[in-house]
Amino acid sequence: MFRVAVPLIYVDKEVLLFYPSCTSRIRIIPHTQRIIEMNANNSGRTSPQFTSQRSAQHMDREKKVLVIGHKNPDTDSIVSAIAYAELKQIMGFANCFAARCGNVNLQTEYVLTRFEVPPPEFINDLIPKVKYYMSHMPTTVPRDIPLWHALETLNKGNFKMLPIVDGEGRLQSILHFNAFAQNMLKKIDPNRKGIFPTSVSHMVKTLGAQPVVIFEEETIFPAQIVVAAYEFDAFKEHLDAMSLPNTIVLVGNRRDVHEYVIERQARVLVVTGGSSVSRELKKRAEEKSISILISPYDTSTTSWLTLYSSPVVHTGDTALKPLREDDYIGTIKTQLMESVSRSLPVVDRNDKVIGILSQSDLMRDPHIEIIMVDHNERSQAIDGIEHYRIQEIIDHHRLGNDHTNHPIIFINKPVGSTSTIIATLFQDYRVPMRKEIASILLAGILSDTLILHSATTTETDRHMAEFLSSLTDLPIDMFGKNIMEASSLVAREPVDYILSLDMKRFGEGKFAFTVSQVEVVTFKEIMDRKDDILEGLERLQGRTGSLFSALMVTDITELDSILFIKGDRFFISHIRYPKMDEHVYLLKGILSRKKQLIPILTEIIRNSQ
Ligand SMILES: [Mn+2]
Repeated sequence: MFRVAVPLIYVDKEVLLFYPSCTSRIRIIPHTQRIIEMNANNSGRTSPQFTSQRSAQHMDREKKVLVIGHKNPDTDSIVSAIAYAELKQIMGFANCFAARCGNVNLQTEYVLTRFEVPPPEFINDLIPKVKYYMSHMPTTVPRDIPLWHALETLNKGNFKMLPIVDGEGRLQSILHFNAFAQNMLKKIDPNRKGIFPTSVSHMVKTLGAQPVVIFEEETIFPAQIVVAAYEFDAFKEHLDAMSLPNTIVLVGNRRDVHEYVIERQARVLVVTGGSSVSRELKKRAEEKSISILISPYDTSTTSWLTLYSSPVVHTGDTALKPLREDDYIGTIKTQLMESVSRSLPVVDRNDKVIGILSQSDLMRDPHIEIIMVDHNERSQAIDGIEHYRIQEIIDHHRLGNDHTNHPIIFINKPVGSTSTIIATLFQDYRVPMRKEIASILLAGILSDTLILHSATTTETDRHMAEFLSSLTDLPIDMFGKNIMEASSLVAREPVDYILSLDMKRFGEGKFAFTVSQVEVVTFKEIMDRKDDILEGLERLQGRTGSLFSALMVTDITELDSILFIKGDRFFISHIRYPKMDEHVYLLKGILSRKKQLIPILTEIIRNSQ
């Protein structure tokens, strides 16, 4: 059985179910949203039940929906994720978070810094990890509670095991029935006198005993039990043979025994069956610092309950190793399956217990679901995505996706940027945008459409850019230029670095040469550094022993390139491209180094020899 939460929408008194598969535009009046819970049973019939939005969220409390763009994220990808996660949150999906699976590039960094928007959470990959499957808020037991109480918790909660923790929640050992049984076997071995740690206060708690006289109640001591079942003389003999400072004597209403125990100074006298003790006896016990407890149980029950009064930590299994939340499921599966409990605690860096992973957790759906933005092909998506349910895809690229197991919201429009689609969704859902969100979405549009110049730009992009520009007072041209310049390495990085970024070697022997390539938004920025660049090329040519070294600078707005070249004079004199300056040539309409430039350069080498 699985559950799907579907927003129920009231439009003009009509009720519309917003099925995940429905991608048509529906005007939504946000404050009338309700959540309807559909229970789909095995026969496929569904029985809708109304629940409050709050309880529906509670139900899915641990599920996290990641809104994530493609690998090597660009500005459109990052801002779409941020803005869409915010839209979903405003619409009541509190568990939607923006994520990214790559570094923020220079341009995106500029945009986010300028509007003080934090970058999405970085997630390296989504290959199944413990944290995506574990149960949170685990039940643990404090290390010093009586074993009996811990066993009650273990049994009532139907747990396979219980992590035993210290005052700071750090794992001490693990309680499970197997460890308990082994421990008990040691204590009740008829051939050995069982010694077990306990304290007066542990006994009081476990037995529900009435303290009459109490000494050193918190001190844990290695206890042994003596039951006064023999007739008096035999008992005396028995008791005389024991180490009394750590002895607990259990006895019913036998005054002779009570008196002898006090006189011989055993550590604790437990009077069973709720029998009372005389004032005289109490006084003597006080004088000799002996604790007296009255147990409501008969002697035999009191005896085994006393055994269970040990602090639970002494019964815990210390051989079981806990898991960490970043462990890959693939690596720990065997450890989990081979553990006695088939269930292990998950600890953080400080050994604090933060969750539990059981065999059964692995059969459930993971805690993560995905909303893909700005891509739809698995090859571009974060590694491991195939293990998770895709809730939605919002994109403007060609389709290259696999089938899904569930119906999903799929929005794909042939517009210039995903930011355009996200901004449209804010309008469709009538959710006002914060100025910061409007600003970064405008940046997303301008970045992807090369300031509305690219061939992919549509009227929708232009309208949305105008709209966002008026909301934010950011002039399109100026803001676009700021963004493009921010992505440009050329304006700020050292020349040697620019030349090395994308440098390729061609040819062989004394005809070998290098051509580096870099993209800019306007030629101006590179022409300002012309002398620098030519010096850098000269150094590069010398260092690599090349015939010449060249830099191809492509203006991605105008779709032209410039060639800077330094090296063999004879070779250079054969270049027929229009000259812009000494050693600088215009490559009109040439964008591809491999297909358009290299064949020509190779040809010139051949002709110049
Ligand atoms: Mn895009």
